[in-house]
Amino acid sequence: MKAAAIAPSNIALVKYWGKRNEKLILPQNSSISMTLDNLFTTTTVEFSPNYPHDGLEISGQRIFGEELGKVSRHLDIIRKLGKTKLCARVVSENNFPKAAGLASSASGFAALTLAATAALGLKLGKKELSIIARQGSGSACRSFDSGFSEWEMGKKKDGTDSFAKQIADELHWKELAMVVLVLTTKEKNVKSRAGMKQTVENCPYYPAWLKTIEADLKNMRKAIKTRDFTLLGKTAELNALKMHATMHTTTPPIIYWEPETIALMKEVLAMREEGIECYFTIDGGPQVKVLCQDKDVQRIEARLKATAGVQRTIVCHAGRGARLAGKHLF
Ligand code: 2P0
Repeated sequence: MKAAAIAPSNIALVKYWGKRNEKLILPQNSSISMTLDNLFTTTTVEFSPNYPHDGLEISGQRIFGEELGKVSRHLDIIRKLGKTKLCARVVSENNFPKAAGLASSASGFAALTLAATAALGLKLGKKELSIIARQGSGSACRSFDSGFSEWEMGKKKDGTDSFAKQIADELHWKELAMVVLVLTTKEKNVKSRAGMKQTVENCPYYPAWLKTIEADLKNMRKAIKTRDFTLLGKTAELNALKMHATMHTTTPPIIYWEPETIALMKEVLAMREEGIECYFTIDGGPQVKVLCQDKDVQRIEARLKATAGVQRTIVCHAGRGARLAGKHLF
């Protein structure tokens, strides 16, 4: 009744922003991500008659309220599959700041799904795990694939065809790097869930965002398969800017960028002007992630580190998907 799992965070290269079904977490568009080797969550779940209610600890802190509610509701889906009513203790650790735009809900819900299903003895395939994790947090469904993953939006109302599939494994493109820049470790004001709901409801440019997605997905699949760095970088950067444009033009506006975010975007553009090829992407938070190639990673990291406001840099490559862990956290 106890199991541990480790799950990586993933960063979208073609973003998911908006749902067509809030309850089942079905997206308005397909998305493509890179699984990261250096940002991850480790989680131990134990079901036991000794627990009168579900308990949650993240990085040594007891968690209550809405965050615990979300975890409990996710455990309910898994309890139903495992035909049990037992409560669980969940202990989780991130090796990076949570809820600041570094995809902690992706790694968190992927690790929770894998550990909880294993604790109940359910032997599920990657597709089933992806479908369950998606209902906890959309982006989590992409954390089971090593390397590069596409969350296919699906068409069915029940969501049984909305899950992630691998595009290429983690060994396919070893020279591709992502430098993650941590500017602030403050949790964001507007959670992605509320932000995307509002954008779908009232951003006048949201239909235009959706119209360009198919072309971005096609270019991104091609860029990954052929290891075309220029195509990957250009497509990812423009896609991120288009997503943020929809956030900026919703009412009230959602602006995740801090002054340092913009300074870093400009630094990336300046490096490109100088012939150092790199591209940025930004998610639901102020952090900037810079895509580059291993041959340039040291000088790019040094340049970005010297930019005001950068607290920490984490160099990542394509990594392994979620897996069971040998060691428990309690
Ligand atoms: C993504 N993001 O594709 C996009 C880009 C943020 C910006 O997925 O409501 O935490 O739990 O499904 O997965 C963040 O949203 O939202 C996200 P829910 P989630 O990575």
